[in-house]
Amino acid sequence: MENREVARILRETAQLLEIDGAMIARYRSYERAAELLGGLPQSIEELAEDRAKLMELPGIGEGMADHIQEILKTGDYSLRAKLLKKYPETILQLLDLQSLGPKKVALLWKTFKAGTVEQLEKIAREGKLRDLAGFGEKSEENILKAIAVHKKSAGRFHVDVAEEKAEELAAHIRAFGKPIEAVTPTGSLRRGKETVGDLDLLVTLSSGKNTPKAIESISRHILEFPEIDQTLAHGENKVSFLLKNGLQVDVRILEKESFGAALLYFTGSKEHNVTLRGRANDMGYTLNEYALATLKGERPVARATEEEIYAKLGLDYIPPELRENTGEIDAAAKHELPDLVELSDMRGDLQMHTTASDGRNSIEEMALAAKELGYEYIALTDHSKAVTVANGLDEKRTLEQIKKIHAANAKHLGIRVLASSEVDVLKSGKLDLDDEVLAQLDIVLVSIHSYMTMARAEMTERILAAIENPYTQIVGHPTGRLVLRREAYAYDMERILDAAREHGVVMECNASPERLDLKDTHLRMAKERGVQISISTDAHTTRGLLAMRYGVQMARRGWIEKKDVINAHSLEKLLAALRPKPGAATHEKHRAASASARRSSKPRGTN
Ligand code: DGT
Ligand code: CA
Ligand code: CA
Ligand code: ZN
Repeated sequence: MENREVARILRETAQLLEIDGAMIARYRSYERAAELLGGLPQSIEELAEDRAKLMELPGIGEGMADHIQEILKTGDYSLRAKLLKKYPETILQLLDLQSLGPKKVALLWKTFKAGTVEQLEKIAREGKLRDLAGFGEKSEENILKAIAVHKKSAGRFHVDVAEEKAEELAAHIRAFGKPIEAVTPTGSLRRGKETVGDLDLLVTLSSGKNTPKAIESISRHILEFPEIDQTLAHGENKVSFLLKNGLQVDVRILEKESFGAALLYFTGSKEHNVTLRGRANDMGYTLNEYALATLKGERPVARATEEEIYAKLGLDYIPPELRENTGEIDAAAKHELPDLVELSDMRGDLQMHTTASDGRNSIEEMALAAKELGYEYIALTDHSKAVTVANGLDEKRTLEQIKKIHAANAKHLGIRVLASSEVDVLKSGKLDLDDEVLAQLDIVLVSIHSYMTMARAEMTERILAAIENPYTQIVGHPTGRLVLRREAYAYDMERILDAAREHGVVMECNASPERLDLKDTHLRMAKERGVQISISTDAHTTRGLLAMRYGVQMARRGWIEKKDVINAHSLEKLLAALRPKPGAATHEKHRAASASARRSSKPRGTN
């Protein structure tokens, strides 16, 4: 069982207990255990094999150790199951709605017996929520918005969840051995979308081995995957099933001769395929999941690789992330495709948190984990004081943190740690820290964490004010969206991007799979305007640093190239690319001098 899964069961138990009116201490202990597991670098399953080790974890006593072991053993937890006899399971979906916590859900249940999203929607539409204690007209409106998001996202999964399942499943299928040569994810997962509706996998067999008998025994093996809840289809060369977490999987089994054609077809998008087929027809070919063939003779022209098929169609190879029919086919015909940024281009990570605010690891732990990833530098961006729930730092603590970062650098960790802060943008658009403190940071990142439902015009002014502040260098998670949970703030993106360009402010592509913000279309708008991008994980644990690949994928979907990404540059180039600090003439000189000193003392390849 994965940590995430155990954490989910604990969190749901906490929420159900709170709905049930349990004492704070009781449900908080489950909540804390869930949080702990969420940030745990080791596998809880392995750890729990040794009960003593389990109990060494902070906040895990005898009782919680028992609960965790029960969950690992049975896949569920008896108390959660018991509470779900009292309340419908759908009540958990209400908790998923943005702006509804257990207290409000409990009240809705008590007052209206509302236990499903549909029931809640009806009550809200009838205007019955506004008179309820703790609600009001505005919150009625917000609940309806949250329901709209929920409906749109129902049945879709975050990319990291889908990817993890795809890997487990691929490992299971590969274990069958010969004649399986490869298991390849396709569909939206391969295109790097932020959410996946269902998982599409291709199983490739050695030449001449796709006999009905072989396919049948492989299909049977696939259907033995332990997490399958229900088989949906079991056909000639396809099996479909539903996993216990609700994710649907389509697996196709084929011979390697037509791998390229199948990969192209099942990677999609559908719109890309349609345009590609049109082009094939215009050139006298047909294109389907088996081959690119001549119209008359059905003679295959290309089928083994995608590269061959694109080439026969007079196109450069189109990376999967671009296959959305938004101009990529024309660009490929004109040899004008972008040279997309790659994970291996990344030289540093410019947003992460430490124990100073709401992160779980220390300065050095984050630095050393980042060094392991091959980075040259990181920026530590603990929250500022307005974000009290995250233990944000005031001016005094920020100065202390800067000192600690300097001390860490003095230890020659083999990676440069930049002192930064995720400075909160207040309701007025002002920044949450004094200028004197901002001036001492190596990088100033600003983000919004409050008053997210402001009117469009007001929100635009607020962000413009933040960008116009001479200390602002990067805007973090610029639209505030949470994937599958919360829509972007309403504002005029074009004006914001124009301002970012004008002031040399970088827009972040937040790589956390929960955010992926800016998203692809906004990144492309930014690129068209010449706005620089940073791709950063917003890690709250050392493990969180691994999310970089999702951000890179999203950037690729936004046609972003290495040259557009400031943290794909060397430290020296990064510092030169950032907006100069107010009164930077002396800083500039100092920076140039120290940069050349570094160069002469320690030569290293730069880009
Ligand atoms: P999803 O599952 O909603 O995240 O998105 P996709 O893109 O994975 O869509 P899905 O699973 O329905 O289909 C996988 C790929 O198979 C799709 O990207 C293109 C291809 N495909 C499926 N159905 C059709 C179809 O009717 N026509 C064409 N041209 N392609 C299709
Ligand atoms: Ca799919
Ligand atoms: Ca599918
Ligand atoms: Zn933030």
